[in-house]
Amino acid sequence: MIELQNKIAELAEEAKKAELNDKAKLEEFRIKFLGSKGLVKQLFSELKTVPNENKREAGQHINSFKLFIEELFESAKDLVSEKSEKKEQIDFTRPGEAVLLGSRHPISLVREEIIAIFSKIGFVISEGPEIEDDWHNFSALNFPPEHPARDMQDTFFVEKGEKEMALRTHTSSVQVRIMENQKPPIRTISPGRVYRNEAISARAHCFFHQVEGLYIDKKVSFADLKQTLLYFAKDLFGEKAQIRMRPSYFPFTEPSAEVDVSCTLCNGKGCNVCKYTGWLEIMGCGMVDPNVLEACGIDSTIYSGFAFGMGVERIAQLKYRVNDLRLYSENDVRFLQQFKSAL
Ligand code: 2U9
Repeated sequence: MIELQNKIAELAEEAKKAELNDKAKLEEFRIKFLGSKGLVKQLFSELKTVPNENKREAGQHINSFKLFIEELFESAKDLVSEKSEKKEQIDFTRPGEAVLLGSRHPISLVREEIIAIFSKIGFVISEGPEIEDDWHNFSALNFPPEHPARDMQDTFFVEKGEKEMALRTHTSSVQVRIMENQKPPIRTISPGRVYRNEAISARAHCFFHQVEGLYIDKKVSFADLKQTLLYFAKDLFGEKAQIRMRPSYFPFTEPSAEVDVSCTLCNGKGCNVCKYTGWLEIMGCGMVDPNVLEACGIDSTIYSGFAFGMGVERIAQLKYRVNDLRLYSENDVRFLQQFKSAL
């Protein structure tokens, strides 16, 4: 009886140590312990040799050993099949799912491109408030008191406490602040959103984006302005690009000009995009009016400067052939996803 108990204890130890981590080892274990010629069967057959008075107790020992082995086997079997099921769930050969890349807004793309071109020649970015006072948006920029831009029809006015403020109509107001606070030389560009009180249509919107530039130093000339803008046009539209200037008028510059670039589609030969003129209008510019320099605390007998301003939507329209300004702010993904980011 003791002998049988010792044997069962030894076999139980052996069973506990058995590695049952795959199907083959599990089957080996089953045959060895639970098979028709297995150890459990052998133990039962040894019962015959046990004296009658001990048979009952010995039988109970063997039975509980059998249950122990069966439990060991079943739980190891569950583990192995769970493991193989998990393995089957992961198919390492399956092609990955493409991550949808967002796209950048055409206005952001063009604004960044313009900024990069002027940054290369030493212009630094300046930003300022979108809600401006009369001084920074109009008076310092030499707008006469009766100028139509000061009218409700052209400008959005808002109340700020007691004060009447305007949504800036250009980013020149940012440059006024720079001139008031910094000594020349000043070389800055101001990108930003501006507002005009216009009915929304394909060709006009109540807000749009500008990049304006300002260069103030001793002896800055119109020739400097022209070469700077030619450099810009060639960088943006390609080496073949040419510019021309047509006389114009702005309150804040004198003399003033509109700038055209040779048509990027027909290289100046004439096509329906340039309306057979060979030229596309891209911006306005001029020499900063001495009244503006003085209003901002800069001595106009020592310093001179040039300024220019362009609409980002207009440049994007020429670059990407967008014929309706409303597309820029309608969030239609069919429009937006055409501008894939290089990032
Ligand atoms: C200061 C003094 C002068 C900025 C300038 C223009 C000419 C111009 C328009 C282009 C299309 C506005 O977006 S648009 O509608 N801008 O034609 N802007 S010169 O002149 C300045 C700026 C700041 C202190």
